[in-house]
Amino acid sequence: MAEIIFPKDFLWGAGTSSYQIEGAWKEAGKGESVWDVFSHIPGKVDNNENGDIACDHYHRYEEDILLMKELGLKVYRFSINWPRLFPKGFGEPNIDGMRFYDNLINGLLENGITPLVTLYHWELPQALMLNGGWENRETAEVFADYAEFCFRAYGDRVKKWTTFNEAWIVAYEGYVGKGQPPADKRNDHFAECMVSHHINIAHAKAVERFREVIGDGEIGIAQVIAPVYPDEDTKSNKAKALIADGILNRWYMDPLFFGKYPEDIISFNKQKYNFEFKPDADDLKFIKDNPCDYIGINHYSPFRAKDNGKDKLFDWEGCMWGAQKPERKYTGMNWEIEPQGIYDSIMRLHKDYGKPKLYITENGAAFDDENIVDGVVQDDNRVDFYKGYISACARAVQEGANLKGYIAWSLMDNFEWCRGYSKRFGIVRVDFATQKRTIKKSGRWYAAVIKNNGFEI
Ligand code: GCO
Repeated sequence: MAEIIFPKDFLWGAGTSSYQIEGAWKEAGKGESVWDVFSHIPGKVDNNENGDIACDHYHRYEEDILLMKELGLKVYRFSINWPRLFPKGFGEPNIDGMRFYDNLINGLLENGITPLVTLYHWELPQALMLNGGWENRETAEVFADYAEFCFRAYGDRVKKWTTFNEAWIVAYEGYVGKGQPPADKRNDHFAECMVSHHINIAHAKAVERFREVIGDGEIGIAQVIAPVYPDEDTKSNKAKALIADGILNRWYMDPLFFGKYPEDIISFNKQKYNFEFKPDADDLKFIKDNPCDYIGINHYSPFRAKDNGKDKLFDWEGCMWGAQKPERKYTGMNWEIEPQGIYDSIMRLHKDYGKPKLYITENGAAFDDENIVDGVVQDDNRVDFYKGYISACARAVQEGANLKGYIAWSLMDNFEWCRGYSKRFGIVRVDFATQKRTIKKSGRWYAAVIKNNGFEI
């Protein structure tokens, strides 16, 4: 038996995002987000499901706060639905929407739970998408105004903020893949670059406003961070892995820390897609000169790059490029279970980017959850997943990484984007027919981890 113990001030939490849990998509003055529109297009989501009701958290947030309290969460990560506050993205705020987040924040604080607020978990107001979305540079300025509004409205009580969730998903899935709105174009790698750049500008502008408006507190960004291992150790697999790593990780970290985009990816795009991405030097300086306080790591699985001789670098469906192997284990998303991946992600940021402050802002697993005894999901597979990954985090902390907290994904089963309700990530089960919540075995286990600040394996 070994004991895994974390530093005293380690922040334990669980996360959600607004579209995935709130529901009330048309209520109380809320405007449409791109996901409201996208999920209603037939064929975009498995079984044509949508987030119209989701976990009905908009009406049940008080009950949900009590659940969080029962679990002993120190921090709760959630996102603000931008068009709930500003139906068209800017202009007059919607008072009912403001009140909802006021009540949620107050309820959390009354129960001793620290709110960690994400400003953008993919709920772009549809009105802004019709105006070019993130391809239009103006969106960055509108975002900064929305961010400032939130700092002024809630910053007296909310001290922990995240600007964006997973810029890579917004840029890549929206403009090359098909899993994010607008998903009306294919293989537009130039748009992918533009969108990521405008998000970086928006992020830096929000950080700048944060420093002006809020004296204390911290602000960061949550990104997908994952190592890309060559599937087998061949020269050509290694070469693909390096490019994939550049597109996935370095493209998002280098501008924030070094004020530049990786040269190898710029030339890769030039060679392969025939465009040269040359952002303004002032933009890059601005991004670098407004550093945030921490990087949030959203990590689930490593990637395996395999040279399949084809042009297409990514086969995101199935979340990997290498073939599944019998000796590897996978979650219900077919994502590989490999705790070394989270360790490598943490240490990589630590070493390559000057020991930044880090949080794990998302980590967790979907499983079928079929073994239910007396109403309680016996999800030993999820417990094992968490044991492995949290132990790997502990190892990184021991080796000096500045990792300050861990946020499990997710507090409860919810709308898993294009997979609808078929994939359950919660440590709390939601029966979507009745909206009944029941803490899973993994939730009980996690509550004990929080209480003891560690566990035995
Ligand atoms: C993401 C999002 C979450 C997902 C989770 C599981 O990483 O895609 O931040 O909203 O639900 O990651 O896929």
